[in-house]
Amino acid sequence: VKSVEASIPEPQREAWKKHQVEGFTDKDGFEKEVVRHVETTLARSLFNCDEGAAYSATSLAFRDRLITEWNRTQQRQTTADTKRVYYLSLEFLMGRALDNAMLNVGLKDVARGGIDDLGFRIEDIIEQEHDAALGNGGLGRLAACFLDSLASLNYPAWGYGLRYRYGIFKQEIINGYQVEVPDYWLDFNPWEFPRHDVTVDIQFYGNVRKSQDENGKTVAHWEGGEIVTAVAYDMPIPGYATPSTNNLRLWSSKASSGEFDFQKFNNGDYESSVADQQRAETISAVLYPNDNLDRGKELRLKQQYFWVAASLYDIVRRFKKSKRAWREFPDQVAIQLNDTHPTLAVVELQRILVDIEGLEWDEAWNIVTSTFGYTNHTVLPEALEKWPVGLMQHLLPRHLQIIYDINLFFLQTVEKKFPNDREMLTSVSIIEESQPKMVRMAYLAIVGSHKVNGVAELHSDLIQTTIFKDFVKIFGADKFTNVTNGITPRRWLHQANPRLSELIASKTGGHEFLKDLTQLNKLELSIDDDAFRKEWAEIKYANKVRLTKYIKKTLDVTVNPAALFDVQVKRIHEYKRQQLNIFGVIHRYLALKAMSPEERKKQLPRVSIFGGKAAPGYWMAKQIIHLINNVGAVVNKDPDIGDLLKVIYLEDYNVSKAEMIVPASDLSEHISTAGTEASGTSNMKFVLNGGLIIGTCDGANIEITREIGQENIFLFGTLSEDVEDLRHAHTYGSHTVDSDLNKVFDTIQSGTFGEPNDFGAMVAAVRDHGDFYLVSDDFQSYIDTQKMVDTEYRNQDEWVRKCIRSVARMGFFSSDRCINEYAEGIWNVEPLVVK
Ligand code: 6GP
Repeated sequence: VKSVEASIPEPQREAWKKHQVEGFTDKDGFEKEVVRHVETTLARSLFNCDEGAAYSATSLAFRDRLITEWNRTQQRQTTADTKRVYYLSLEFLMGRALDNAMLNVGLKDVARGGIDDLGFRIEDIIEQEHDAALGNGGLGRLAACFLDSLASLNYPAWGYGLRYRYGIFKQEIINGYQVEVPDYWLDFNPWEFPRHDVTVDIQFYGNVRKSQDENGKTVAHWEGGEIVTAVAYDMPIPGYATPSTNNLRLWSSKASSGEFDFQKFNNGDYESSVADQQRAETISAVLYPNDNLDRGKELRLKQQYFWVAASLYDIVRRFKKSKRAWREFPDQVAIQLNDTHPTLAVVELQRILVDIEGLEWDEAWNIVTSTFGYTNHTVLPEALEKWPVGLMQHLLPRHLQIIYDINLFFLQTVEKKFPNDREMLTSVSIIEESQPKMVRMAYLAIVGSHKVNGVAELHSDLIQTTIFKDFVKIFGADKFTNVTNGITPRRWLHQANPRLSELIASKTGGHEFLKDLTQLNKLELSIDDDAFRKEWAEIKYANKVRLTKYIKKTLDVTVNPAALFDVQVKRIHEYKRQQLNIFGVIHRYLALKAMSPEERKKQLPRVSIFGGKAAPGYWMAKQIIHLINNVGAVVNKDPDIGDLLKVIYLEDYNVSKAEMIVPASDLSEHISTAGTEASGTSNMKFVLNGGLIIGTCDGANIEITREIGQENIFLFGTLSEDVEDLRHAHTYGSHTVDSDLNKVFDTIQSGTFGEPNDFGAMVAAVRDHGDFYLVSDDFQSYIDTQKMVDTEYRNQDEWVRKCIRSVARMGFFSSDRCINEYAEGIWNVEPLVVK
């Protein structure tokens, strides 16, 4: 890091203090800043300021404010010398920043007035912003919620990630098929600060030479290979109603400015020196678009090491400035591994301590394991990362040696505890003795951390009794824990549903609930207040009208806002079972078609809304999208059906669309095969916005049920403890599909929804290939439960009461609670309270 240590001498500091920048606090000050940015930063004027420019200037005005607080926060933390948390995540699904910044610093009304004075509408300005979509789904959005909570609770914390030039692709639906379009989001991003002075050179490839030092100790030297430079870009993260402003540091790759390039250049090899540059920039070029799937690509491993090495260099440099002894490192630093993607950090820190700083292995290893915590986000085997030993050897030769040593010492302790248990040794070895040999990253993360946690109770139980059970025997149960996920109520209630937030504030004594979500429980006291319930229902209706307009505008389909809005928006995955939902929709369509017109008149109108991206290489998920769209094309223009059923596929589901969709749902679907969804977090968002859930006994649905009461949720389907037996029976017994589901399949195969071959594999997966996700087992109870939903929705008064009661009992699911649990149980960090 070539950062300059420029500290102003005492006598000159007065001049600085006199001119200290204080952010605007009123409308006039805000307008002045906006106009200044339009006229100078953007070089425009009132004659050519469009909404885009107004958005940019508004954002810059807020960014200036944030960075002032950011500087003070960093100063405060450095002076206090308290322990910091570093959250390492390959994904941060941030969404938009402006609205969030305005609300968190409490100046949205000021900005609204100012923007109005200057000739624009705040809603239009907010809509100008491109989502920062540096993530796939749940894992990345959780990281973003955590950043909001860390700042809001005044924890000294930094996020570290990659500054992808292309975030998750944009999804277009063309003729019913998903088409991927690159998401270049950096044209103009007012929220980042390039730190061209904060750079780290990262090494790849090369070889390891060993030598003896003067005491006869063997020292490893990693030499040769190639160097890529990491450049820091910082994004300020404002806390809600606090001056604390934390940092998200994202690394961007560029060619090293070392002599190598220059030499090539001077030798006239211009092309190849430019090619080198492009190759270096490729590292941070694109986010891998897989959710819950590991593809084992070399570039992905390069991304991981690049990001982890730069972050650790940064963390270690900061620690060294404090001049403390190495053994105090874990008193200053807690590093959380967001899934196994950053696991090389364990190896890198050991390498820094042993090879560069000269510590003894054991002393270094103590420091390493006291520093790291590891969060697991899935039990799906296809998502558990493994890297071929050969690839690791080639790309990171020294790291592979260290991994082998870590494994050797670990297996020695296992051998001591379980003598002669060869099976145990093979089962827990970090190296899988397969063809080719593989490094098991989850095992490395467990061995390298002092705590391992799952993300909901069921999930944490499952990891301890299935995929990691031998590690529980080895390390003891204390090392394993649960921290149930949460969501930030600032974005997912206050920002997404401002009217509901105001109504809640009026009944709970102000906006305190946004800082302490358990205060929502006061809402139950107002449940018999007719005017309150009426307004509650009106807000839901208004949110549905807004979505109705959006559907009309984007899809030219007219839906009835009084219909029941049934929503399933999330990544498309067989385990999440959008196929169960669409089969259920087809079943409903067939039932409606079979009715007499009189009978039909008695039915409840429903809109089935889907949204979500499929990984580009996930063929079955793409078939599911195709079927949903084809069903919509038939149903939506069937004159027999009219309003009674509409099927909508919302294109390009992302964070900002979620902010519009979630508040408009009556019922949302969280229907994964039991034991597959680690937690789910959108389930929490939907309930918090006054919608009910239809769901399986999976992930956080179970805890949501416990909190809100089972009378307020529609649960159905197989329990996780029965899944294995059913799967076994499908394969080895006789597996039959009931007649209702068969009718659905027959309809698909008759060509009603287009070329039947397009959906052959989807049907066969259930009917002929073992039905791994238990669609056939759960179909009937799903249909029956949907019938109950219809019945209960007709009693609107009781429905609204259920919604209110549910919201009142959602306090537990704040990411603030969740972060406090991590802080106390895993990181051992305290907030730095601001006076
Ligand atoms: C997801 C889980 O699938 C989801 O259930 C959970 O709510 C979320 O993580 C946050 O904990 N996992 C992933 O997105 C993933 O890719 C490797 O895990």
